[in-house]
Amino acid sequence: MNHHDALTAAGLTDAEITGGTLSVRSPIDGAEVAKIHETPADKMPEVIERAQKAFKQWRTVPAPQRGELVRLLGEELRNAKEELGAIVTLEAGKITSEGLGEVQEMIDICDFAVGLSRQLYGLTIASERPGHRMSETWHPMGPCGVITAFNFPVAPWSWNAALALVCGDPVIWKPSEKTPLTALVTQRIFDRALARFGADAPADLLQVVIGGADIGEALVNSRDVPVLSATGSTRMGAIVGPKVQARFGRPIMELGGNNAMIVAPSADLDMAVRAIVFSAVGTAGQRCTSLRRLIVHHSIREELTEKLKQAYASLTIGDPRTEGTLVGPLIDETARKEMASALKSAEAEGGTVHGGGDAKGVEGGVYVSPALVEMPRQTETVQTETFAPILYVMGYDTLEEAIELQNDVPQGLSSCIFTLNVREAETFLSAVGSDCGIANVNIGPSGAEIGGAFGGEKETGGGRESGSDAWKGYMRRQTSTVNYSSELPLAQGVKFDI
Ligand code: UN1
Repeated sequence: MNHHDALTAAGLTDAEITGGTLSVRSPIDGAEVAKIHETPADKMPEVIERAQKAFKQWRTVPAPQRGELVRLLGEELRNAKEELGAIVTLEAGKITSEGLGEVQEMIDICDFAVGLSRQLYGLTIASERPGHRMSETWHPMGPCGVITAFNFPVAPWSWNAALALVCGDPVIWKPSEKTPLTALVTQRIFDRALARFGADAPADLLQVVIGGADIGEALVNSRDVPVLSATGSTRMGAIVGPKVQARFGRPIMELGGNNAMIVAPSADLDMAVRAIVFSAVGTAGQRCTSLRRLIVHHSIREELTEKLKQAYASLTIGDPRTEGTLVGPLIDETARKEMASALKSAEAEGGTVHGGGDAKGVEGGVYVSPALVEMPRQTETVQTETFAPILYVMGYDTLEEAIELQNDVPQGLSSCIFTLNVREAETFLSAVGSDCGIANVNIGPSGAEIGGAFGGEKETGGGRESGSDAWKGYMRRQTSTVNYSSELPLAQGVKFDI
């Protein structure tokens, strides 16, 4: 399918994709596919005001009914899965299966949120005073700003939006300037769900704002946007996080990763190879969970490296829409330059680079062959996240040493160990093991399910999205003490007789 047909199939009209100031290019062939209209920065106060107005109404709708809207959204996403998946492929360059997988992730979180809408549980707490009852209730928070990145243009939005909506919070979404079309298509899908839901839903529950840093700034700086979720680079998070905190807003940060796999002597190597290749070269190494560091026991290092070289040689690189392709394009020319520069630095630090050059793909796109880099130690380049398919390979002797290497980077998103030894596996998951938000055994670091909380520590930002109790980030907690006695005892036995 050509680009224009894909856009039309997804319901975008010519008026929407022409005549604007933001040029959207497909990484598949570098072609400009749309010129879309940006949100003027001076319109942002109105956008936020509309979200506040929607909030006043939405917070009065019972949570299970709010869940019904998200159920309809999940249904509409199921109906539009192919069309939206194709736009993810067109705009982010993901292979078809991963484009569809991203939409499936949206559907999954909608299902999760529907159930959650009947389970926004608070606590009953034992009071120390007679005739008193204590409880905890969760209330809607207010408009939630969601800033997303190009590499997962829609799933992280849905992790935030599906939860925010059942929690009673309207959403203002600023997609990456590189992938705004997926947001426009999603808005359309959402509008269909909203129309089916009927009159109880306010019109501005989801607003998409298009543009650059000034649009994001307006959300970051507004006290009327109490929750601000941002996915992107650590550099971006270091600017956004403190600004939100300075106005006592609540930031939810999902930033860089530098994810490692430890491969122990007992590992099932064939399984490890499959996990390594998927997580290191899948999405052309442009997931925040991509595998970037391999920490292999010296006794199997050579054997594993050989197996990987063979597996890498068999990869099909090229047009992500073609069946059989495993590695699509990088997002743009800057990404190619960053990859080349990282490989050069790694070489200067004593690394031996295999692969990493240009690959044959569609004319105009940035296609590279994934690189394996044997490193003598964990250098500065290895400690830096480069959004490209580069896998650094290092050796280790003891598990302690491996865990130390795994943790000795500024980021703390995802990690894993391949081992059949229960002592090693449990140590890796224990308090003295991985310091990451995600720690897996015999599974690669990427491709997490939505049921768990997603996010990580250190420069990854500390935020949690998606499953488990991440919903609490979108609500405010209220502790209530009710006195049903005829006395007025004070806590801690304080006497204050008047
Ligand atoms: C991201 O790269 O920003 O765990 C998100 C994964 C996906 C999400 C990645 N479920 O790889």
